Amino acid sequence: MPSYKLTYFNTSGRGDPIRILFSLADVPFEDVRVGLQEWPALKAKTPLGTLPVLSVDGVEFGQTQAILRYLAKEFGFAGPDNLTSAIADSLADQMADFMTAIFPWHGVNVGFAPGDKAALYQSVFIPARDKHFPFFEKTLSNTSTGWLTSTPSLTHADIFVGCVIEMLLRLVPEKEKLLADFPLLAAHQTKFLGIPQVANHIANRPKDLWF
Ligand SMILES: N[C@@H](CCC(=O)N[C@@H](CS)C(=O)NCC(=O)O)C(=O)O
Repeated sequence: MPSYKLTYFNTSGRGDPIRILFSLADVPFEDVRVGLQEWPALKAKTPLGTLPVLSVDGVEFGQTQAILRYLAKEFGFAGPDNLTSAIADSLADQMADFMTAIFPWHGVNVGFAPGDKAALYQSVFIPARDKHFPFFEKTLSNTSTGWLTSTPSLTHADIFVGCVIEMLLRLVPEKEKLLADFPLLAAHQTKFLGIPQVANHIANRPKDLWF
């Protein structure tokens, strides 16, 4: 087994999907949590100037989706064949697009940037949610197992989607309204949180840096 080191901030964000994948696979890894003060010095030394970064026996690479795909393939969470794996990739990428779309709201909402978070919630977050979430709802209307690609157990797409929704349910101002029009996504979230390793990770993780 290679030696794995994940470097990310001391928060859930893009790190938790990877941490949870390690936990589901029962594979040990070094969970390096960078403080905001340390980041400027470290940034220039990272492969792409961002976190997360995964090191595999000392070889480093960045980009959350690339890391998730790599580990999912290594640990058997990428679906049973290439086509299922590509569909899972496409769904994870779609959720990553959503995260990029909501960043103008997110940065202000967590206090990283000045602005009117209530106005941005209405003008940025809600339209992005209502553009992207119906794709997941439609996908889940066709599942035979409750997981996004109808696999018997979850894939990296389920982990990423599950983690993003779990984080949003802590961040948005109207938590009960987030999934009100997306009952299948709500059921997916319940199924995801019901996995013992997921529940255990959430119950025992350090408090988030900024929320
Ligand atoms: N598309 C990249 C985005 C990475 C990203 O923006 N990471 C943020 C933390 S969530 C970061 O490193 N911010 C610090 C910076 O850009 O200096 C990925 O998914 O890994």
